[in-house]
Amino acid sequence: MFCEQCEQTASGQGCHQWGACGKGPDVNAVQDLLIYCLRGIAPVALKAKELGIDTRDVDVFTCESMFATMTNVNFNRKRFYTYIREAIALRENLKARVEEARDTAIAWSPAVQYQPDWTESLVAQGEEISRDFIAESSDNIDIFSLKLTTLYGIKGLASYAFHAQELGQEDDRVYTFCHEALAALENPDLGLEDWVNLALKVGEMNLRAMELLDAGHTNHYGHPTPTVVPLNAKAGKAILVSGHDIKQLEALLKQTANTGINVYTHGELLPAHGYPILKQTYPHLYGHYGTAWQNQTKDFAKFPGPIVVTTNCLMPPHENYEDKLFSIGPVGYPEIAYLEDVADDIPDFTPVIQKALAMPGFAEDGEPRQVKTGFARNAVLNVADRIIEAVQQGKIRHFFLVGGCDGAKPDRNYYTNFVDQVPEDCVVLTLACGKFRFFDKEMGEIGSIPRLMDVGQCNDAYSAIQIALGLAQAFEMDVNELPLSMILSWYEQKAVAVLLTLLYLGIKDIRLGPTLPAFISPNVFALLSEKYHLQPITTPEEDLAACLG
Ligand code: SF4
Ligand code: SF3
Repeated sequence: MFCEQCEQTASGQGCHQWGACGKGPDVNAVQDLLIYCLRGIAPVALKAKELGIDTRDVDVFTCESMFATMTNVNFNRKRFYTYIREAIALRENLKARVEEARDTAIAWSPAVQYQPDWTESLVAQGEEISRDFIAESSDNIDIFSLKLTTLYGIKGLASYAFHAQELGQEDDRVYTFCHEALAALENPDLGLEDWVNLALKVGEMNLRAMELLDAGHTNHYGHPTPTVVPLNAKAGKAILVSGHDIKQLEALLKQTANTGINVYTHGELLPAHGYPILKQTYPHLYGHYGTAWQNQTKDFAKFPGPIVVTTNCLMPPHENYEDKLFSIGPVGYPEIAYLEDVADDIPDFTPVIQKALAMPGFAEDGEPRQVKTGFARNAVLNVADRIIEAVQQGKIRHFFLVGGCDGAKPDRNYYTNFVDQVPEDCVVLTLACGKFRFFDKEMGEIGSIPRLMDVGQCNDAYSAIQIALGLAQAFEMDVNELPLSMILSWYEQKAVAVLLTLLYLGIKDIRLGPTLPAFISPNVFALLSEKYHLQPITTPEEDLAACLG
């Protein structure tokens, strides 16, 4: 097998025997085969769009199935067989409609004509496809690097587009671009510059996908407001919801209304508490439990109720808690229960509710502990005048955006130590699951402005960008001239998409860690550091001193 799409890739060089995430070579092979099938759908979808044929089912399918191939999302080989069957059926159906509309034969590429041999091992066929993909690019490591950057970036973008469409927000430009990028993987004539441009276009389109998702969330649930979230347990039956999917969280809240069950968020669902309409409508959305994804084996084992995993990051579950885990949407693991959608992309959560009622729940209230979330773009920009005044009076010297993914490696302590050492006259904005290293730290206020503000989930990078652009406008300066430094941590492909968005916007001096992506070749990194001053993190002391200059 070959996979190097995430930060924990083996020895920083690629997983070859078994995934460090727990993904086996068989699952990896069928994921590669599915991506090849999507590369075969792409030219047909583009042609269909040109002809005005409706391609929405293919567009959404492409996003969902790319999402399923991301790190820690789906480990169920059989689920990928289903996706592959569906991919071929959708492609053939659309191809027939395109050919009928065109009335002339079209010379389709091999990927468009590909048919798996269902009598033979799909794993072996996926392995062959994967070897061919690597061989095609073996003579130019930099182009291979950019191809992988583009592929991993569109996986992240596809996951945001998938969530956005669940909330009724779609833009055909995003779908068209996903197909264009997949089709480009078939094109041997693209040079280095073409691939650099394509990778940056991923950033542009990801910005649009995050904007759509932001609109989906704020239209449905209102703009987040600073909200106190209990971290302690409340006596009673309990359900834990993990992942990023706020629409599915809402569906569960609706189905558990008046059951007496308290619903807790886990991981990237913490910012859901900041959405006023969600909080007001569902008072049993009680609190937050646990920290980042890599601690789930301990957190999930201890939780006294069922757990619903809505998106990544799912770790292979221990047998001591797998019977209380449920997955939905693109997420899956062979040994855990999967809830199919029944209507409007929503599952029937009855088995989860029955499990919660059968399990003990929390016997008593825990020692009160709390955290604040909900500092999204509206909440921060509403007090922009106070922020500007504090900066002008020298009360706030610098802003740090310390955000991104968390992970298990010990060198991620850098981020904890960095925030610990941020001087008293500086403010930390944070987002995504990397914040769990310091999210409950008491950092106080400067005037009435909190020194630690949680902007939201990783997709709320859109909100952080709007805050930066809003402040730049208020200060009448370029965003790169703001007293703001970005200290980012990455783990999986959504972070790749977000990084490409920041580069597309021309944001400079980003510090990235804990290690650089294995799929970025030295030449590609040199190019990015020359143009954008992208740099690896060093030590908190050195980086702080450099940022505060
Ligand atoms: Fe390895 Fe990451 Fe790929 Fe898993 S997703 S196989 S850990 S590179
Ligand atoms: Fe975290 Fe997976 Fe990336 Fe959404 S939940 S940021 S790692």
